[in-house]
Amino acid sequence: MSGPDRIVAAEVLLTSPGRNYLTLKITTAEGVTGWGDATLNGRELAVAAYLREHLCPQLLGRDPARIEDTWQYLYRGAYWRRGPVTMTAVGAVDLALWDIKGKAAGLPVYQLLGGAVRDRVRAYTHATGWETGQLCDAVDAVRERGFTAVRVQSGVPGLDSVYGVGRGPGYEPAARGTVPAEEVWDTAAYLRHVPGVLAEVRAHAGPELALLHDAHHRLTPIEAARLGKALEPADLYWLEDVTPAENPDVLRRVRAHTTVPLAIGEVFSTLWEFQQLITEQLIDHARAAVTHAGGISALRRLAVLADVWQVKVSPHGPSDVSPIAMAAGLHLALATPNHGIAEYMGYPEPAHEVFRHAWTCTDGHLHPGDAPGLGVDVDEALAARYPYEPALLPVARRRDGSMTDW
Ligand code: GCO
Ligand code: MG
Repeated sequence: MSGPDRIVAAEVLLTSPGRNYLTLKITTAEGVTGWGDATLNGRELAVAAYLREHLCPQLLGRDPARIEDTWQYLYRGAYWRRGPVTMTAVGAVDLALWDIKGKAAGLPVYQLLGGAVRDRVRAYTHATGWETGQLCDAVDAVRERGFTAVRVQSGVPGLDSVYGVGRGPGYEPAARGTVPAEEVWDTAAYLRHVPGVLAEVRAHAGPELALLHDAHHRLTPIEAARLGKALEPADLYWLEDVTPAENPDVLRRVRAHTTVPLAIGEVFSTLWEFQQLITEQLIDHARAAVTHAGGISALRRLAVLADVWQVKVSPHGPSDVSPIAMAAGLHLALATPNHGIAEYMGYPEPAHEVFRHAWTCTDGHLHPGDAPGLGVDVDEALAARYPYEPALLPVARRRDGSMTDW
């Protein structure tokens, strides 16, 4: 009997087919290729260096089938563990190894995770409009595409710009360059405006459409409580990232005042950051991204913990994680009983061409497809035609010039 397969190459690939993506490619002696997403928006080069200089050399010669042992080796072995750069790099390795395991077995990853518990994965997409009328039009357009859930964000009177909201079509917040743009933020103006917007959208859309809203970490606990209460008549599916949640205790105050479902955690990178939020039921949806929080192996553990406390896992799925991470999230979603809803922002067309994916988005639902592994093939020649260019999201200051969360 021949011995186990071995990893013979691990390389990183930076490409920008519409936006920047960092990809890890692992090759085995038996010629199997595994792909992992390592994109950390605006900090791509830090993860590239972490992988190239530190993790890739340690992968050579390892048995690719030993996914959990490799995860433990990279997480526990580093001594300097946790943090988004480290966990994104570990996540990329984990995704590539699940991809290899699936390809070696001739099975889609969701089958290796126990098989489908649902036929398809419900998704929400984004609708934005500076004015409420534009926003309602955007909501209609999303419904016409078959979506039954939509995240709505609007402009704020008196502000020139709001992160995540364009004044016209084709909004992309990341601007090319190495120094971020600066925006002005005013929480009081936002709090005065947004409940009326959500009420109008609800009246326009009728009772059935699931509405979501992202407060993007900007509020204090009492502001968050006030917003949650004010949004109750709009019957939200969730209110996202009301506070930075670095201090989980403060969510108790929000919970004491409102029953609006809370979704938190897209910037978290480990189970430990979610622990109290879950065990005290301070949130309803854990938003960890499959890439940024250590991969499929880590999110499986998160889902089990969350299930005990009747919390759902609804991973972050913006267009700034690549179609490989989207695939990984979908395999997990299809096989995870307490998955909530998937985020699908969509991708620039060239990204679909570089990352040829088996997953599909039809009538507002996603399916990972039945190709072996994660079901994404990277066209390296095409990727090389889209060179990486640094791009950054804006930062925000209050009216007095002090920095705030954006
Ligand atoms: C979301 C997010 C994103 C993030 C972005 C940061 O809920 O989809 O908040 O829009 O801001 O992923 O890189
Ligand atoms: Mg968000």
